[in-house]
This record gives sequence, C-alpha cells and structure tokens, in this order.
Amino acid sequence: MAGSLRRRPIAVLFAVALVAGSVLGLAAPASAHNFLVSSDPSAGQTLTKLPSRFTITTNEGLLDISGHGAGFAFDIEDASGKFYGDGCVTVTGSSMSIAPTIGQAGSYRVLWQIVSADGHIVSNTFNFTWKPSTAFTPAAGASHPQDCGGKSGGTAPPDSTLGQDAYSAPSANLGLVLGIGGGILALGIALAIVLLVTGRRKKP
Ligand SMILES: [Cu+2]
Repeated sequence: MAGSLRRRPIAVLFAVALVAGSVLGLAAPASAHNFLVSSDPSAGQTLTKLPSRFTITTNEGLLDISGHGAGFAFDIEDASGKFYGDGCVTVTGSSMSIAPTIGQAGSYRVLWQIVSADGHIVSNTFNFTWKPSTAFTPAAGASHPQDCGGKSGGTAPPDSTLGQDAYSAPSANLGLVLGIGGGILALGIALAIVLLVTGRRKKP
C-alpha cells in the first residue's frame, strides 16, 4: 500500500514530463526557417495580366536588417536566360515584392532568396507562363540579375548549397507530424500509467 502511494507521484511526474516534451516538440517547427506560403505569380500559373507587384509570401516575418532587402533576391528569368527588373525588393512583414517587369510572352522562372526570421537564407525557384491577354510592350532583359545598385541580393543561387534550405517546408511539416505523433504517444503512455496505477490501488 505504501509502495503504490509512493509510486503514484513519480508516475504523474513522468507523464507530465512526457506531455511537456511533446508540447516543446510541437513548438520547435515555429523556429525553423521561413517557407513559401504563396506567391504572385504562383508556381505553374499562366499569367495573363501583370499584378501591381510580383510578391512572395512566407509563413512568418522576414529579417530585413538593412531595411532595403540586403540578402534578398527576386529575379525573373525568361527561357533564353535573360533577367528582368531592377532587383529592388521591398520587404514587408512576411512578404517581399518587386515591381513587375517582364519580357515577351513565354515561360519564365522566378528565382527567390529570403533571409528567414532565424537569420538563415532560404532560396528556391518556380516557373510560370506569361501570356498577356492585351497588347503589351516587353521590357528589355539583361544577361545578369540586377541587384538594385548593390542594395539587394540580385543573385539568387538556386543550385548552391543555400538552395537546400528551400526544402525547409517539408522538414518543418515533418517536425510538426513528429510533434503531433509524439504528443499522441505521450498521451497514450500517460493513460497507460494512470490505468496501471489505478489498477494497482484496487488490489487488496
Ligand atoms: Cu533556419
């Protein structure tokens, strides 16, 4: 009798520790790199009219220490490898945008690079199709991405090691899944312990 009474607080502490651990596990993905949530144009979209800005929105606030987008890049590249726009990005909260400058109708690639809330650089690319529905004067492309007179990144490195960070979205989701899985597991263990302790107390 004295033995089971002594064991109970330990079991409760153990269960509390497990639940607390799983809650911390759930909180962990929130401090991971930013990841792309939406964009304009969106990946794979056929754009028929230019938006007021080309925009990329991530899951949380971006880190624009310089105040003029140092470390950020938002490049628009056509199928022949020409780049459009001055590379001057505006960072606002969780989004970055550029003035929409583009050439002739055709397929385009967006190369983007951001500085995450945690200071890490994340970059990736996606494609879209430009098919203007009304008469349009194409802008002249440049052979290299522009960097807004040295203020912005200008050279998003899609094939560099930095590009690996672009896969933070799946890993953050995996972290969330693991966190939820851990939470369910912890609750199961806590329930088993409670049943065990209750069962023991009923014994004569
Ligand atoms: Cu990070």
